[in-house]
Amino acid sequence: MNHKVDLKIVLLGKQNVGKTALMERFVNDRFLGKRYQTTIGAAFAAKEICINNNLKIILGIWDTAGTERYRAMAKMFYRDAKAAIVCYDITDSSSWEELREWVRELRSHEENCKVYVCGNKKDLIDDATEERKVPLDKVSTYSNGIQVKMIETSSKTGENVRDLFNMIVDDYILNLSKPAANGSNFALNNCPNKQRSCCILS
Ligand SMILES: Nc1nc2c(ncn2[C@@H]2O[C@H](COP(=O)(O)OP(=O)(O)O)[C@@H](O)[C@H]2O)c(=O)[nH]1
Ligand SMILES: [Mg+2]
Repeated sequence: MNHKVDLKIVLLGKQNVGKTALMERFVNDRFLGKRYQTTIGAAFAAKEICINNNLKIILGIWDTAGTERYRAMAKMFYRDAKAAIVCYDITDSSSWEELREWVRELRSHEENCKVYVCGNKKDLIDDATEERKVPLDKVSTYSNGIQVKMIETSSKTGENVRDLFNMIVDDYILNLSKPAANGSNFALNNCPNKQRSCCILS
């Protein structure tokens, strides 16, 4: 693969929590409903981002299959990742239990990879279609305990999806050896006339 990737981000978490939908929402700003194919192995998407209209950064996003079968393979995908979005589904408590395993596993292999805890399918709670199964205070206690950031998103409505990636890019840039001017937040924009690219690995 010849993509030049400045910032590698991996998506981890149980199958069906909405990892592929999250990537699709961020990269192509759409939600495909039931039409997501189960990810086999992993999928990759690159997106070029302009920061404050002068700094270009290529995000390489790796969407892994959350099944046992591909778990061993996941190691390969998170190698050298700078950030991991570890997802659970707010309406599925087993996905929350699994999240903690993913975090443990990731940290044992890539200790420099920054973890972001992401509770997806927020829309189902907001419109009362489903009951919340993972209390927010439980998530914040856990996230504070391991010193990582957390956010709740909806790939369906897009709520907080840009904020999530903004936060990752902000943290990444602030961590580079040359600190950003005034430590200010960066406005994250799509580069004009740039193609998004995506390919599937299996
Ligand atoms: N209501 C709602 N459904 C979602 C959301 N994200 C994903 N889904 C649905 O959940 C199912 C699994 O999504 P998918 O992205 O394939 O999950 P993955 O296995 O983690 O990649 C699909 O039917 C999606 O349409 C969301 O934010 N809200
Ligand atoms: Mg998937």
